[in-house]
Amino acid sequence: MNLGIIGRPGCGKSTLFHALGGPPRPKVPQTPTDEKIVASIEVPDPRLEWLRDLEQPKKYTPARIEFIDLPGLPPKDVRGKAELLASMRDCDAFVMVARAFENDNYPYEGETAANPVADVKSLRDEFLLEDYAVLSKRVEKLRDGLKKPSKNREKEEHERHFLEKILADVEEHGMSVRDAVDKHWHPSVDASLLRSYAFLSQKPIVLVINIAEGRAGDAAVTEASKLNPTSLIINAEIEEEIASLEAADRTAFLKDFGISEPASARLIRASYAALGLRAFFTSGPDEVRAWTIKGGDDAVAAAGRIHSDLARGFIRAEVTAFDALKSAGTWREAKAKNLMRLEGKEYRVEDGDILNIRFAV
Ligand SMILES: Nc1nc2c(ncn2[C@@H]2O[C@H](COP(=O)(O)OP(=O)(O)OP(=O)(O)O)[C@@H](O)[C@H]2O)c(=O)[nH]1
Ligand SMILES: [Mg+2]
Repeated sequence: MNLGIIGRPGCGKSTLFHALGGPPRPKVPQTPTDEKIVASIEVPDPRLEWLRDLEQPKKYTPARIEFIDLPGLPPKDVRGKAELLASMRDCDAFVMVARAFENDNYPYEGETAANPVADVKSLRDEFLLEDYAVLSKRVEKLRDGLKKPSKNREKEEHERHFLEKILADVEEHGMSVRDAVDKHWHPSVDASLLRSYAFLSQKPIVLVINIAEGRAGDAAVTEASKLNPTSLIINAEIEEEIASLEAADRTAFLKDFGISEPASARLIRASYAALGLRAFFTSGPDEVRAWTIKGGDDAVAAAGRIHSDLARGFIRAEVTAFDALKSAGTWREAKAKNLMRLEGKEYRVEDGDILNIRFAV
């Protein structure tokens, strides 16, 4: 699962990518046709760190997600923009960066001044227009197809009805493609269809307002941060500096500022959640490890993440909630207090569950 780091040119995407742990790249102006750069990044989790301190395991394995550093999306139609939009459609979610610092090197449309609110709104408008183009093109194609014989007539009819309802709401009621899809979605619609349109406005977004030092309280920053359900105010340049420190220096630096972790750690966790992912843990002297599942996954699916044998021969899951273990302090104490439960196949695994799968093959 991946998140594309997107935004207008020069808003600090590459700086942020590096701050998250991605490889540094030369700071030269980039063009939309540049190759995208991908990094697999560890998801920092204080709960997993607590388990590591408890178990002192031989191996420690946090969860990971991928971030992609994409070139800036220019507001104007330029060469390579279509390719860039196509790369964006391939992403599972976005980290959208809005610029709240002055940047003389990257003026666009004559603007060097920061306007994070306009950044977010104009990007969202562009997504809606792009989605509308995809939608209307597809409907047109399906209507044309009616005149010709087809093996998949029934399926195509189904799809056309679904898309026409969406199109009508978008055209007549000014509804966003995203809202219209939500409104008309029902289980008989093939989920892979929706994936194949890859509507930009449907992708989950973590919004980052990238600020200059001391500007966190600016009215425009506050206003911009309210434009998305999940948003973080970050100074990407400082985050990049923190990321480049040696571990010991970093701890000292954070302590000086009275913070327990860099903002980039919160951003990675917010990104993980935006992808709809949850973590469960396995914990013992050999390995302390986080495993990634989708929200709503059951115990068999979780077992299958570890090994297909565990899913095939699943008997029961021993489940201890992380918070329960932590408040007990030790496994011995947790057992004495009966904090471990036995759960069956249908149990929906919760974020932070520590699992031990009983199985036989
Ligand atoms: N003041 C300030 N400057 C920043 C911040 N983040 C990035 N910059 C500066 O903005 C310039 C552009 O940063 P990049 O990270 O290359 O921006 P980008 O969005 O990747 O740019 P493109 O890929 O060309 O679209 C650099 O000079 C950075 O040092 C920030 O948080 N505060
Ligand atoms: Mg860049």
